[in-house]
Amino acid sequence: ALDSLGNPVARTVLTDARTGARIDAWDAVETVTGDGKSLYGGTVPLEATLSGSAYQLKDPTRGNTYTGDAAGTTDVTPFTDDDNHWGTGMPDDRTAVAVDAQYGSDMTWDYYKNVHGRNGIGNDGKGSYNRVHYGNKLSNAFWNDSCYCMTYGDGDGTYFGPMAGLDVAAHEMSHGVTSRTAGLVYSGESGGLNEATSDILGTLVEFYAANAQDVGDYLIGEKVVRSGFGKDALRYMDKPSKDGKSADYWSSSVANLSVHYSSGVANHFAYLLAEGSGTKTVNGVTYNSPTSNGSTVTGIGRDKLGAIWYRALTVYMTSSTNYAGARAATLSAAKDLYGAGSTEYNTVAAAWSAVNVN
Ligand code: ASN
Ligand code: ZN
Ligand code: CA
Repeated sequence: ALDSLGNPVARTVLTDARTGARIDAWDAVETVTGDGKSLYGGTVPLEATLSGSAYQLKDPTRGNTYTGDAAGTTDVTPFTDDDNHWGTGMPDDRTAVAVDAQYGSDMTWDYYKNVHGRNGIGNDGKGSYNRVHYGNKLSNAFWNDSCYCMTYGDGDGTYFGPMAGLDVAAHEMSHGVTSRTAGLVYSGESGGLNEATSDILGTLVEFYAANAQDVGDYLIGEKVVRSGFGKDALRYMDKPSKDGKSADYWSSSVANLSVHYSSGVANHFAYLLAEGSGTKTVNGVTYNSPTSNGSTVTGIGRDKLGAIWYRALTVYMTSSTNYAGARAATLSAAKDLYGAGSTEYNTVAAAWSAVNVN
């Protein structure tokens, strides 16, 4: 049986044998726990759906999120497997990257649900789906609101490998969350804030997952870049200009940058708010975060960064929020959560001032 969202349910009805009256009724979802060998995250747990004698890579515990192979089609169906142990962890196996994509969806779902009480991207319990091996050597991944789905290319093999890294997955799906909440327009300063929201929340998903093979860091895309790319990540949150293009600090010209570079101002704010200025090593990566005004910022930690940014995104930001508006939105969120004049509130103000958003 299926519920109104298309999720499988098995309804149990307890009936009084004498009168026939219904005493109670409940739905049991049949979950089948398996595991998979991914490209980037080692062996990970997966929930599958048993259909006849085959397992489908479709997770009834997370809104029926599923992953399919986009070879020759855009209308994918879930990968299947006969023993619920998915993939080989090797690049020549089409299922391996499907494991990464499904795992990325799972961790993103769990982060939003368990940390922010958000029930899926649309907060309606409905899962999305993933299309892997899309196109020919495509070095990109993207969320699409219309299909409510994720698409992953395999990368060109020189600059990029398969694009289903955990932070990339969480970045892309966070575009779906932004679309369903603040709706930040994808150009100018609001576009930079849209991109930064995906980098910030994507990074917090990576830390949340606590995967030993892909530990949390303030680098974006470190797993999907190849040596030909010449850098060890797509973007750097502690000092965004390390990518050669992104802005460390706000100026009136930031609005003219591509959204993937104007995001630097908010990524830098987020790093400073969580970890503080100066040098610091987290999970084996050493950062060195500068400030525009020479100030020293003491971080308040990732959990509070996530709480403040998520509340700002979902309560205060709108489609046209710019950097000044983001400062106001995060201050309002910090005031709600911790009080005006709290250390958290004051650190939000100090971190924005340190990236020249005053
Ligand atoms: N991977 C890119 C991003 O999420 C796709 C795009 O250009 N929108 O920003
Ligand atoms: Zn993006
Ligand atoms: Ca990362």
